[in-house]
Amino acid sequence: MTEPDLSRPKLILVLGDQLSFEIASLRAADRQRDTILMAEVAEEASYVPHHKKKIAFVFSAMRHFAAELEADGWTLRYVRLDDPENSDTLSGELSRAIADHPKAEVVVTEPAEYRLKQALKAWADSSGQDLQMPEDDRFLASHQEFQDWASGRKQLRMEYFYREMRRKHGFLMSGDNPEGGQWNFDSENRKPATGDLFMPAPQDNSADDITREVMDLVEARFSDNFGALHPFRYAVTRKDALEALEQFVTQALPCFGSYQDAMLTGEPFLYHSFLAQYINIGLLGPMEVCRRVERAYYDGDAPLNSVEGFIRQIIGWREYMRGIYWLKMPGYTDENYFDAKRDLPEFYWTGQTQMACMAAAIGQTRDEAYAHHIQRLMVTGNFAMLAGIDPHQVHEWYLAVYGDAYEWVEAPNVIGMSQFADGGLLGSKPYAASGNYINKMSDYCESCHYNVKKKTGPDACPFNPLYWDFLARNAAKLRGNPRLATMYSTWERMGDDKKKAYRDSARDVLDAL
Ligand code: FAD
Ligand code: DLZ
Ligand code: SF4
Repeated sequence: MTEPDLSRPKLILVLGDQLSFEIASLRAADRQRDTILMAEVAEEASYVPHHKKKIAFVFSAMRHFAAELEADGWTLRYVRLDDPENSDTLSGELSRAIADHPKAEVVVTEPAEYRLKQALKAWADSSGQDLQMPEDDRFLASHQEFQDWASGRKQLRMEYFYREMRRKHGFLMSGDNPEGGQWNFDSENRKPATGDLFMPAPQDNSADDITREVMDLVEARFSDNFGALHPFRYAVTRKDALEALEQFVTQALPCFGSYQDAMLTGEPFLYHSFLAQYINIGLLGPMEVCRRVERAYYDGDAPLNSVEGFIRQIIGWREYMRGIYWLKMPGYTDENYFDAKRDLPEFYWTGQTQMACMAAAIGQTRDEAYAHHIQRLMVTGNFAMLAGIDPHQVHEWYLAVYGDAYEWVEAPNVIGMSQFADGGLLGSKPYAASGNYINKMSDYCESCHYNVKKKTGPDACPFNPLYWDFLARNAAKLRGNPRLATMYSTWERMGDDKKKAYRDSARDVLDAL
């Protein structure tokens, strides 16, 4: 890559998750001189078998954004998936476009995923083109800033990174101190939900002609993919995404904090924002979302535990995940600390299991391409780790099934946070839990085939024996972790008969997978 040549016209590739007028490549462009390339390609739509809704969402948002660019006076080359000339890859589309614009310099804002960044660099090398790749500055921390923060630290912990982001960007600060006298209000954010609470549904957008056309295309080309296409509630324009943000802030944010970890049958969204998919493709900016939420606190419209909790997810967790991803790629998605080898059970695709919590989380994933954080972490993720499922297969499942899934944020959440497959780089202990946790935070166990109070035997909640079996199986790797010391002491004090009963029950569960 060389310095940009300001006298040459540019061919600017805008990717499907870069749908913002503020994206670095467009900020430096000239609408009189430059051409924008956007392309729907089979390769991006099938590097994992994405949920049908995710493909429809991305394509529809791309087409809407293209129309906005054209209305704003830009020259656009938009390639549709069903264009007979479509070469099926972004590199192929760059080659076709450059043949028509041989004098142009190619620019693309750095792709968010390592895979695509490498593919585009390989295209530039093999075709002899200069490729300008400005850094994606939609994030609060640049690559350099995160590397500087991480270098020289023995342990990386999100909480300390988060405090730096709070200070640097002045979120919820009262002078040099955090608003309310503490950085983190998580201890107030663990209430179980009950059905009598008023749960606002996220904004429901009706499909327009563009979305309907895309849905027909997805139904025709991706009919075997996982997930329901209807109903389709996503916003596909910035205007509608801003309305979704407004609806979240006014209706759900006040209760977001208290019920953040709760799960309830028939309530896929509870008080969650359903905004990640809009932020991840550029319809909303993380800073503007956080500033709007912060304003709700100062206007007296939402309590501090909700507002701090929400802002922490974005300027803390989201940024931290991206930092870890770029620090550790390539190779991070192949980490397997526990050497887990079991195949992903088929019911992750069908939802057909007698475990009510798993059926609920997978069922709503199929219907909405959505599950909230605790379902992803403590139900489907927890089960996979306890059962010893190959973390790479778990990673590919999460990357496929969620409307907000992009590897830069999905992989650290799955490989690091949920599966502990990085051996504790990202988190200090595995998020392993027995049925007791799910019973405390949800109403799933009330209608389950299994008995959450039973520890062993055919009708015992499978999470119970699996939990102890996981600890016993991985004692050599986990026994020294101070945060697990109490659990290991309990295990070691158990009689041999009890231990055997746990391990036999676990084996029965695993054999039945
Ligand atoms: P809310 O609960 O309303 O949270 C607000 C916002 O905070 C989200 O929109 C998101 O932008 C951000 N956020 C919250 N938690 C995290 C987190 N752990 N990491 C990064 N950002 C966070 N998030 C994705 O965006 N894409 C993924 O592919 C993804 N995969 C995940 C896989 C697993 C196993 C786990 C445990 C978490 C994953 N997350 C992922 C994080 C989180 O679960 C989702 O961001 C969240 O559920 C999206 O729903 P929401 O917009 O209603 O979020
Ligand atoms: C997710 C996605 C899909 C399904 N399709 C396309 C596409 O056809 N064209 C495109 O430019 N981008 C698509 N995307 C988003 C890309 O996969 C995303 O830009 C990369 O994964 C980098 O994050
Ligand atoms: Fe899930 Fe166990 Fe509760 Fe059933 S009893 S819902 S399997 S935690």
